[in-house]
Amino acid sequence: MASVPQADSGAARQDLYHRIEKHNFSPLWEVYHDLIPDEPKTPCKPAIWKWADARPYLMEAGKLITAKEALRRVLVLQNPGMRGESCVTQSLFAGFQLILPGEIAPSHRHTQSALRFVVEGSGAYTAVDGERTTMRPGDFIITPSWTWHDHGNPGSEPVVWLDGLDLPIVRTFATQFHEPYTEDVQPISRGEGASLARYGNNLKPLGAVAPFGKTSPIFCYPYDRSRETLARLAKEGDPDPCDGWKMEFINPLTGGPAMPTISTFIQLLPKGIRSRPYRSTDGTVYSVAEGKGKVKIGNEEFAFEPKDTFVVPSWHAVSVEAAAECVLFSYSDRSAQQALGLWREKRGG
Ligand code: 1HN
Repeated sequence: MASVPQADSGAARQDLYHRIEKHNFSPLWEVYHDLIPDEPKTPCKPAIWKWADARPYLMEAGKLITAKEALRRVLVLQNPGMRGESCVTQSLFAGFQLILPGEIAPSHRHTQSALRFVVEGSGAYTAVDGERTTMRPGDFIITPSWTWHDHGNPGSEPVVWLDGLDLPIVRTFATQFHEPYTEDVQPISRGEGASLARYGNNLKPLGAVAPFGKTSPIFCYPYDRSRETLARLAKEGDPDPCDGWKMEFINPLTGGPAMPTISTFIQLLPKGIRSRPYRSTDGTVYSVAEGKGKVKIGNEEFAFEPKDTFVVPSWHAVSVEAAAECVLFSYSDRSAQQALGLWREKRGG
């Protein structure tokens, strides 16, 4: 016998919804397609943050608050589709951090992983679990989850870097822990470059035990090495039509991504290329290390210059028109998606 809804089911349904709400129930069928869309749906919007806008605001903030008082003097890149949520994509944080000559940002540790991509200035350092690394433009530096870290600037110029963190991922799992160190500056137990020497030359110590768990034991990938690799590759054969020459930063102990929750990349696009549209499920933040041009993200187009930052939301097609040879650093949650079997890509539109 077929069941037939009552003629007045509209009012009866509303009445049911109203009564069950008090008991913390709700009808799935009213929201089913919002919860299970046919394709990725995100509040994240395509956006660009121009360095020419960011720099004066950062320097103004530098006059109003010290790095020590702020703990971290960071201007958050708020995605315009998620204002106030401190998110650049729904899974990632981005911000510009400024440290002035003579300043320190006190030592602490947290379960959120961080990456730094140096945008401007040289001579500051980041320390991670007893080793310092000097920061230079284009360097990619990792602060693994739950490692002590502090920053300082013994040099003579302001230093700014892009901070990328997995804050929303760690918040989703409610696995946030934070602890300040007992001193502002942690003690140093290894010479600068020790981790790169130990793990960054296609050699590894016998019986190596990953010092940072699932994160790469190399915590600074210097720009001169990445840049040299890209330049060499560009002499060998044609660029990929979507990516140019694109390389992923890896954990040398596993061959996998350098960080367990964030994938990191660097790519070279030759002058004049119009890259073929590409889309993937990992919303991606780009920092322009070199070059200029135009980027089309979904239906929007943005002109970019060195030190600008732009974001490509999940499943939005991206293509670049390079007016000069471009080097782009990028990060996304691809490694987390791949670990969970969720990641998809589509080349050509
Ligand atoms: C943080 O601890 C750092 O340690 C940078 O340098 C950016 C953004 C949000 C929350 C904590 C750092 C941060 C952060």
